[in-house]
Parts: sequence; structure tokens; C-alpha cells
Amino acid sequence: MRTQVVIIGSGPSGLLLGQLLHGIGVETVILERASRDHVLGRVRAGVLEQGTVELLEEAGVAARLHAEGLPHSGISLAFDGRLHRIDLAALTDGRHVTVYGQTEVTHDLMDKRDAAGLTTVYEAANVTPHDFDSGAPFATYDKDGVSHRIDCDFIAGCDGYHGVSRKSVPASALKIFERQYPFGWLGVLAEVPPADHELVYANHERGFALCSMRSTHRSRYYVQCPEGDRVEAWSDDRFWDELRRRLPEQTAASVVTGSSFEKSIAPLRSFVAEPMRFGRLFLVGDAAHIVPPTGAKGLNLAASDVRYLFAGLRDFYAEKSHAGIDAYSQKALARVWKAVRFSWWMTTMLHRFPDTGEFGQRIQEAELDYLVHSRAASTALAENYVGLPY
Ligand code: RFL
Ligand code: PHB
Repeated sequence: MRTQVVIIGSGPSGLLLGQLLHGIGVETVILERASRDHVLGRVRAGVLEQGTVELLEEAGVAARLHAEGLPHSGISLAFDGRLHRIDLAALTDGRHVTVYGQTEVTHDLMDKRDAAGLTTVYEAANVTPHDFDSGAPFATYDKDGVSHRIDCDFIAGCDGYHGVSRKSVPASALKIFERQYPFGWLGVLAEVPPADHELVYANHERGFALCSMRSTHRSRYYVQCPEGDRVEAWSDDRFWDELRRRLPEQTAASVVTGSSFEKSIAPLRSFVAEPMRFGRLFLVGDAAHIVPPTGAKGLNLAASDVRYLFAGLRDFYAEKSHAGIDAYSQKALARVWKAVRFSWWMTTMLHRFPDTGEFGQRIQEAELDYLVHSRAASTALAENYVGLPY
């Protein structure tokens, strides 16, 4: 079998790239290790930058997002027993973010791909990219006990942090940058109205907490938990109690509790692999970089990688120009590192660290106080949060 671009992974980055390429008549096959239901069952991001929304519009998959997504023009930082609002729109010439779950984005992209009759192979085992340093790359995989080979022009590694694409590159060709944080996030999804109409990021002596949402009737909450904590140790009651203790009194009083229908713990890390291109193999999204979720940047970075790669491939197919694909890694990484910095900074400012003691706590208090009282500092947060220019 032959196609133009083999895409490994049907997360948001693989699906979005496939849809954009379809729009310019470039053929793709997506190879996905998991089942469709498994991919759709993963609860992850919830906040989309305006640039991400614009790219979804360009791919023709923004109708439901515009109907059901919630535009947010501000967030609150909670410390000192009260909320301090950051007016994102006022500080960024009217820009805003949209609250719309990653699950829904993935759903919309999958539906669109199905409607266009494009090929996705789910439950593809042993997916392997080959000969990407030559002019004739190909990918192999097994399905139902049968081995398959797909020849192609390019391979897009959109297979996340644990995927095969990055692992197929010789270690000597990669430079890895990594930081582990000594805590995780325990996340809960519940069919209850959110405590506040906007997101609340709380710095508290018991640890970080975040009030987010998926809709006006579905809430997403997180609390910082110790590294290695097990989700079984957290009953719903224990979760709600801990969450409320970390919020200002008024916000805590507005938390509507209910039984959770999803509860999971995510470790926090910053990770970047450079470069993001190896001949005819490109790394895209979480396959190349991970950020702690505190800045709400992971999915948005995956979308910005797709934007740069799509532009490069479009120039290649339309004009036989290599300039865009040659510049992909450098362009993508410039934006990636700014988001890595922002996510690290938000994480450092808002979490309790086991080893920084009272000094670290006073520094955080000073930083937060400065942040909410300085227009310059608030603007720096706001312009990163809504998304830096491409
Ligand atoms: P994904 O979503 O991990 O998709 C990769 C796909 O590749 C498949 N795969 C393979 N397929 C074939 N062969 C193999 N060997 C394969 N190995 C893996 C996988 O099954 C999967 O389907 O990567 P992608 O597309 O790059 O998307 C990245 C985003 O998913 C991620 O950055 C965000 O979810 C991060 N994130 C957030 N990002 C935001 O922009 N805003 C947020 O508010 C936000 N909140 C979050 C988050 C991530 C979280 N967790 C759990 C990590 C909150 C949390 C809790
Ligand atoms: C979420 O709703 O899942 C979410 C929102 C904001 C973040 C991280 C996660 O910074």
C-alpha cells in the first residue's frame, strides 16, 4: 500500500494534521495503537487558545466548538484567602480562551475523518517507522495477526510521549531536556455546576488546586497530590474536602459536590526532545515535548506544531519547496520553549514544593502579590495564557 503521509497516532495532533492535509488534497493514513473508544475515553485538556480554535476552523471542525464551547475572558488566582481576577481580554486587546474538552475536539475530528472516508487503522500493533533518513520511508504494523507495509513520502510522529516515533530515532541524534516535579495532579470530573464562572488557580499552604469545567453543568477539578499517591486512596469525600480547604471561603462555599465519574492522577514533568525532524520523520505534539498542565499549554502546543508542519508540507506539495519542512523544527521549538518556560513558571509559582521551605513560600507570596498589582506582570501572564503569536 502507498500513501503520501503516514501519521502515527490519532490524538488531536495526528487527527488535525490529517484533516488539514485532506483539505489540500494530500492523502494520509493514520495508524493508532489503541481503539477508538479508548482514545475518546481519555480525559485531558480543557482550554483552547484562540489560535488553536482558528486552526480547527481552518480544518472545518469548529461548528460544535462554537456552539458549545465557553469563551472565557479572564481567570482568577486564589491566594491570601481571596480571588484576584486577571482580565485576559483587557490585557491582550480583547483576546480570550475557549473552554472545550480535548475529548470533544478529538470526537469532532474523528467524525469529520469518518465522513470524508479517510483511513484510520485502530488497534494497529507494533507500528514502526522505517528508512526515514532516505527518500523512501515506510511504516509497518500488525493488525489481526497480519503484517502490513505502507510506503510514503513522510511520516508524522503524532504518537504522544510514550509513542514509538521518538524511540525510533538513534539516542545520539536527540538532545533531551527534562524536569520532573515532586508531585502530581489528582483530577476529578463530576456532573455538577462549576464553583465559579471562570477558572480558579489556587495557591494554598496545603497545595495547589484548580477549579475548571467542561460546560455549565460539568466541572473539572484538580488538587496537587504527593508523588506516588494512588487514586484508590482518594474517595470522593476526601477529594471534595481537600479541594474546599484549599479555596477561599466564598469559592469553597460555591463548590457543588456530587459523585465523580472520572478520577485519575497525572505526574507533572517538563520534557523537550530536540530536534523535531529527522529526515522524513517529524515529531509533533507530546511526542516531542511535555509541559506540566498548569499553563494549559500541552494541546495548544500540539496544535501549533501541526500548524508549522502543515504549512511546510503544503509548500512541499504545492511548490516542491523544502523551505518549510526544513524550518519546521526550529520554528516549532522556538514557540515550544516559550510555553515550556510559561508552564514551568506557573507551576513553580502555584505549587507547594517539599524542599523550598518557608523561604520558597514567601517568594511565591511576593510574586503573586506583585503579579496581581502590576499591570506589566499581569499582562505577561495574560499574553502567554491566551497564546503567543505564531
Ligand atoms: P496524545 O493525545 O497523547 O495522542 C497520541 C496518540 O498516539 C497513540 N500512540 C500510538 N499509536 C500507534 N503506535 C504507537 N506505538 C503509539 N503510541 C501511542 C496514542 O494511543 C494516542 O492516541 O498526543 P497529541 O496528539 O500530541 O496531543 C497532546 C495532548 O493530548 C496533551 O498535550 C494535552 O492533553 C495536555 N494537557 C492540556 N493541554 C492543554 O493545552 N490545555 C489543558 O488544559 C491541558 N490539560 C493536559 C491537561 C494533560 C493532562 N494529562 C492527563 C496528561 C490536563 C491533564 C490532566
Ligand atoms: C482542564 O480543564 O482540564 C484544565 C484547565 C486548565 C489547566 C489545566 C487543565 O491549566
